[in-house]
Amino acid sequence: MPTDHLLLRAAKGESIERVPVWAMRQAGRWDPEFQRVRAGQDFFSFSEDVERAAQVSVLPARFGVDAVILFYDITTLPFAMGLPFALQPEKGPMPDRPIRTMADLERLNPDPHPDSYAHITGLLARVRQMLAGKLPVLVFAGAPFTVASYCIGTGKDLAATRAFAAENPKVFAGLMDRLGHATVGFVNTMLSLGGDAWQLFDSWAGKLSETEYDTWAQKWHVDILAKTAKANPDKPSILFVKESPYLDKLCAAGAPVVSLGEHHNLAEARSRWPHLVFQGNVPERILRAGTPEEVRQAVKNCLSQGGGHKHILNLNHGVDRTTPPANFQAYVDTARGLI
Ligand code: 1CP
Repeated sequence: MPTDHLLLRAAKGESIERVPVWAMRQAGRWDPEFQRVRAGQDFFSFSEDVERAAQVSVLPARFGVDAVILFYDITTLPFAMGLPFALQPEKGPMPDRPIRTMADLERLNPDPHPDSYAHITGLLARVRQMLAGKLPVLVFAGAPFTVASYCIGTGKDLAATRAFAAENPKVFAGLMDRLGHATVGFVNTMLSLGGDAWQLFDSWAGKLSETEYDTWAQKWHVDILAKTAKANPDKPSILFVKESPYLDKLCAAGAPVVSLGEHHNLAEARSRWPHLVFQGNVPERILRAGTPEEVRQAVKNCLSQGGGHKHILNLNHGVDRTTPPANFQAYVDTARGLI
């Protein structure tokens, strides 16, 4: 008799009766119910409201997904380390005072006490209570490169991040050291408090050159994945880099589950790395711009490439805010064999 949730069994490479499904940014503005609960409140104050953040975290369960991901952000951790952020409409999270100097860096606590993110540990406890064991809870963190780009205020603008790193190599390296250390502590805390599995997001590392990727991304993935696996060996990790051109490195980083982009070939990846579990890789744009029937076809195609085991169905990246709910429902229903 299976003793664990479907998604956890899939992540551990165990036998499964069907491929589990969830989506990055499943709790988000594409969902009218989310908009209703959020009621225009700004991101970080909403996130501190444990009851309502718990409510939106569990909202996607009504569509039939196989896991809930907690509603917070990758910048929640540097916020707890002493760097307040606000969400800016076109830019995403922006720090009130971006990290520029060694003195700025010194103010970032590399070992934030769980009390400094009590709203997130509280959110985990509340969501687990609401789910009553019905679904597993995913927790997550951003990897040092992607989070550092928000801490210095450059975000997705890779040219600006590179320019900062070239002009301030010590600050940039020191920032990643602090973030890497804090990430291990944060993830281990969340897993020890009941997170069932976790995802490491290095969203913007896929655009790095190979040399940059080795020092700014890969090195940290290996370090963080090894230290968290050591402390929580039974809690699977998922590694995500948006459309990474370095699939061999992703597959060698130490995560038992690797998230694939639209440009990766799932069937080929399965045969090259038979010991790994793959997540993905339905194109998000089909959910955003296609019809429910096109979504259904894309999911079926992905499931057949995935071979029915060692596979977790997901998108190549997060659900876009303009996605019609009917398409999200078609995505989940097809995965569950309901349509
Ligand atoms: O007001 C809002 O709701 C804005 C959108 C939003 C959401 C839904 C932000 C601001 N953060 C979040 C929550 C969030 N962020 C989650 C949990 C909810 C879920 O997945 O269902 C997660 C996992 C994240 C992770 C995150 N934040 C990433 C990595 C994933 C990815 O998209 O590549 C990144 C890069 C961020 C930064 C961020 N946070 C928010 C915005 C608008 C951005 C910039 C991202 C961008 O411009 O694409």
